[in-house]
Amino acid sequence: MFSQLRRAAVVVATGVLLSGAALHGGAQAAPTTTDEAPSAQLATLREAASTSGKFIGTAVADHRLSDATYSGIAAREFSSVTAENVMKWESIQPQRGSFNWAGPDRLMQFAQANDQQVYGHTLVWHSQMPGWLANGNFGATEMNQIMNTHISTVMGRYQGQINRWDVVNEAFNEDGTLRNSKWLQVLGRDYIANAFRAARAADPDAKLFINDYNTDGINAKSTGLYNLVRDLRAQGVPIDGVGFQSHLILDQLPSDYQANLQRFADLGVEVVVTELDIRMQMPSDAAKLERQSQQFARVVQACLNVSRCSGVTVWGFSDRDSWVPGTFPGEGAALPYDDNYQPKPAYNGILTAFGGDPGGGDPGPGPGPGADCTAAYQVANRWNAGSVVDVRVTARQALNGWAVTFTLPAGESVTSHWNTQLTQSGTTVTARNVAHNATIPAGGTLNFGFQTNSGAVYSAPVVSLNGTACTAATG
Ligand code: G2I
Repeated sequence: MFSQLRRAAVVVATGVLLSGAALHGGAQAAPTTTDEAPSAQLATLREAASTSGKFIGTAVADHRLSDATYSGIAAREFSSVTAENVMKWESIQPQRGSFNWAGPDRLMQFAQANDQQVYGHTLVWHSQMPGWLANGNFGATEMNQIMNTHISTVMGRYQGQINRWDVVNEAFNEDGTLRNSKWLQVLGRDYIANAFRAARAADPDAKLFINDYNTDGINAKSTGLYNLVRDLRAQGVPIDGVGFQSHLILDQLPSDYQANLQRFADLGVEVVVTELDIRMQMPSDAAKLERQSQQFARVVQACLNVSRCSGVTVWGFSDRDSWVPGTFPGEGAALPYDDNYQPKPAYNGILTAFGGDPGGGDPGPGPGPGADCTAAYQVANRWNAGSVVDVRVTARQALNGWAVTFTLPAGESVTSHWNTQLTQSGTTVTARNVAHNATIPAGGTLNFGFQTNSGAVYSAPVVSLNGTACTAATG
């Protein structure tokens, strides 16, 4: 179920409503989908990525999931999720033999409700160890048993539901030698092969990954990793993939990024960009954000160009939630959405690289004779207590700033919105442009979306552009 990609479900301006997958883990509406969307719409990252058979993922911060704006974007834009913290050892087995499933279960439910793949992160890592493990004085036999029990318990609980697991994380030093972690000290270098064997036994359906940072170009560290993966494969150790974290710095994307992915792929393993962000010195400015957009696009393009690359995960989507400013004072703006959950140029860079349309996908038929605009008002998702609506207006004239108005049924309120500044007064909604979509060429399409607190069925309203009613698109 997690591997199926969401299918678009659409209500067009005629008012016929067809519901899609529920957005929230708690929502109970049975998802149904249309057989045919009226046309290919590549207006979200996940829709665009799916056309190449790749996933687009995000790290999810458990404590943000209750925020409707956050969870709305995570659901709408991404086809894979990674737990940013709640599947780490410290969080999941804080005391020996005592497991904390609340956060991981929440993520699994969220993924299931939104038809998303899950990337498990992470099992054997030197960092974020609980005190009992970091400070315990264990011999090799006991340490091996602790490792195997953790792997079999955690992977066993979600057997068949997690597509990929980071079995071993950050095992290397910068010079390509193995990191002198507690695992290496107590168990020797065989801990890596043994971890993979235990993982295969725990969940034969999951693809098993080794994951690291600063291995994004061809260098001493990535070559150490390459040699290890080559040797493990030659020895028949069950390792299926390599994760490239890709915590990048603006203007320092390695020129051999794609070549590096390809050399690993040529070993026969899957490759994934697992933790992508591109940080910059603050403050950001338009020029930096534009270069960042191009560099996000180059990473996506590298994955598209390497057939064994199965997807790209960003390490969170909003600058508001990024780990970067806390770790690198003075740096930030590393992700595709800004602090207010508005898409940045990097969002369009990713979308465009995947073949999506920042203008909102298929604009549909242009305005007919005499009409100034055509509007498609589409309920892309609907459940018992909410709807996600996508609005697209194709304008005859070029626009430099716009206001789109329509009404909602009495009692229905907008709870979040994107690609627009939106206000609601009673039943009337006014959606205005944001900076990045103020200018629309003649015949071009503007696109924005919003989420509401109601799943009520209603006919698509009349949509007006700058005070003039538009013709309803027929889909
Ligand atoms: O450091 C960036 C990433 C490098 N690769 C492995 C990833 O797992 C790692 O992610 C970061 C998270 O983004 C942070 O959110 O890993 C950090 C360390 O686990 C995470 O930070 C920690 C804070 O340092 C703790 O103070 C906090 O208690 O998050 C914890 C849970 O919120």
